[in-house]
Amino acid sequence: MAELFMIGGATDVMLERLGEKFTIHRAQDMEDPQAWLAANGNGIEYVATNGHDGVKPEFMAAMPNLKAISCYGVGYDAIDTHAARARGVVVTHTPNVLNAEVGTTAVLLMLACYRELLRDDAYVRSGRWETEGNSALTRSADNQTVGILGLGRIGQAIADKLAPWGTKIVYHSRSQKDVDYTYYGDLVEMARDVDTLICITPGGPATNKIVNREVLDALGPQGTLINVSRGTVVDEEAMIAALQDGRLGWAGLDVFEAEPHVPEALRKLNNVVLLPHVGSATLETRAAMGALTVDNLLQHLQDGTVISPVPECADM
Ligand code: NAP
Ligand code: 8YV
Repeated sequence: MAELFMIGGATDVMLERLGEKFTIHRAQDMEDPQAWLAANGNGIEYVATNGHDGVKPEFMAAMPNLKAISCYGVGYDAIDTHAARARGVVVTHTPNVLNAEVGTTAVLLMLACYRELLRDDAYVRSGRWETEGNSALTRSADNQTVGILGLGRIGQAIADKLAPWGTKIVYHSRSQKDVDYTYYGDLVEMARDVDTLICITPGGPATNKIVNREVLDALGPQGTLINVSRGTVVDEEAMIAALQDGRLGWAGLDVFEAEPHVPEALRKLNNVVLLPHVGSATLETRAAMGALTVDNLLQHLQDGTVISPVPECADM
């Protein structure tokens, strides 16, 4: 049996399938995973992890015979893929199987902001409907201009899901795509022209705080920010200040800078909808992600190839 070091959670099905071919060593069961690796890391050939926990550099260093890292998630900014590649370690992730689900989450957040779902739910629960009458009117989510920051696999799924609302889609990314939507080379310009900005780029240094004060001010008091990418993509402090001052209208957020910590100032605001990073978190989609995570490991064990390498490892 090959030796697998597992970082973070896994479904029962994943554990069962992996258990048939690997001896699984779970970091969560160890008092001191680093000390365990110092004693046993030589034997580890495979790692299963997720986009949030990644693989710490000191863990990587303690596994000299590592062959492959399988990430349960499409985002892999917590894994140093260049260092892995330099060592001949292939990194895989779970693209495509979660596009529709994360698209649904983005639309859910947008609709909740426009139609004040949380405010009106609270209105009914509090009994105020009975004592004060109808609640205040909301904004229609129909016929809005939505700017997608990062028109990749999930960005396209979001655009598709918004079509029935008569949405005009525009987008910003580093390169222009072969699509009919209007491309903006400049994010501030796009933010100025849209009603809603939806962030769905990868995290990491290249996108760190690219949604800054200038972008937020361009989006403006009637603007809505949706973030289903990574918390690091948005300058959280600047966003909170803009929401507090009314310089930014609304925000629907699935991701935060220092998860699971969410600043109290943000939690106190009424013009936000907050989710605990559940963009892909349905039973169906997590099952599909788990299956691909396991399939990558099993295939590598069998013939040294993988199904869905990260782009940096595509030619390994
Ligand atoms: P993808 O297909 O690689 O798309 C990423 C898009 O971002 C591309 O259009 C890319 O275009 C653009 N991009 C990359 N770097 C950029 C930059 N510096 N500035 C502007 N645009 C940039 O990835 P995906 O599968 O759609 O996933 C996107 C991300 O969603 C993941 O990496 C992950 O962080 C996040 N995610 C979140 C959840 C959740 O639960 N909330 C779930 C799944 C994924 P260019 O290369 O042309 O710039
Ligand atoms: C997961 C994600 O929450 O795929 C991603 O990039 O952010 C989510 O689907 C996460 O990776 C699971 O740990």
